[in-house]
Amino acid sequence: MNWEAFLAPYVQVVEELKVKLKGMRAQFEFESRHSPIEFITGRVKPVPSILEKVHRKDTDLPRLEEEIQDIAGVRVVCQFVDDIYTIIDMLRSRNDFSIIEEKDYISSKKDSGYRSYHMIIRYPVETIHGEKMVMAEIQIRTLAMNFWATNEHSLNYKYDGQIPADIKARLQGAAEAAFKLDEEMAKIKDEVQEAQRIFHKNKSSR
Ligand code: 0O2
Repeated sequence: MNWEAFLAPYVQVVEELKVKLKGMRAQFEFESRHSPIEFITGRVKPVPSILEKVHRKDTDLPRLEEEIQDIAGVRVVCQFVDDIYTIIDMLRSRNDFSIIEEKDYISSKKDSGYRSYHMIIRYPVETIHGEKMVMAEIQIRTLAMNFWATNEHSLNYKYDGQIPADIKARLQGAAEAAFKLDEEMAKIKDEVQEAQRIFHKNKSSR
C-alpha cells in the first residue's frame, strides 16, 4: 500500500478545514464579537494508529475508507459550552460538505469520562483525477474538556489502553470537575466576555 498517495487527499482535507475554520474565527474578530472558536488543531491519523484501528474494528484494508472515519481529524476548541452549540449550528448550515453522523458525547459522556461533540462529514476534495469524497471527523469541545482528554490520552498511551483502576477512577472524578468548571464559567460568561472586550479595545487603541 502506498500510504503517502493514499493519505494525500486526507492531508488536503485537514488543511482546507483548518483554513475555513480559522477564517470563521477571524470574521468574528473583525466584527469585534466574541469568537466561539478559541483554537483549531488538525492531524492526519498516523499509519500505525490506522492499522491498530483496522485491527480493533476487525475490518480490512479495502474497507478502510468507509470504516475509519477519523483518518482526517480537525478539533475546534471553545471557551464555553454554549460556543460548542454555536459552532454546531454554523457547521450544519454550511454547504461545502455534508454531515453524515453526529455523536454527542456531551449529553452522553463516555464511560471513561470523555466529553466532546463529534461530527462526521463527507468532504469533496479536488484531485488531479477529479473529485474525491473523503470522510473527516470534526471534534468540538471546551478548553476544560480538551485539557481532560489530552491528559487521559497520554495516560492511555502510557498504559497501552489499560489504565489502572485507581487512576481510571481519578480520571472520572477529574472529568466531573472539568464539567463543573464549564458550568461555573457559563454562569459568569457575560462578565468574562465583557472583560475580554475591554482588554481587546485597550490593546488595539495603544
Ligand atoms: P486519536 O489518537 O485521537 O486518533 P465507533 O466507531 O464510534 O465505535 P470510534 O471510531 O473510535 O468508535 O469513534 P469515537 O468513539 O467517536 O472516537 C473517535 C476519537 O474520539 C478518538 O480517536 C479520540 O480522538 C476521541 N475519543 C473517543 N473516546 C475517547 C476517550 O475516552 N478519551 C480520549 N482522550 N479521547 C477519546 P482515536 O482513534 O481513539 O484516537
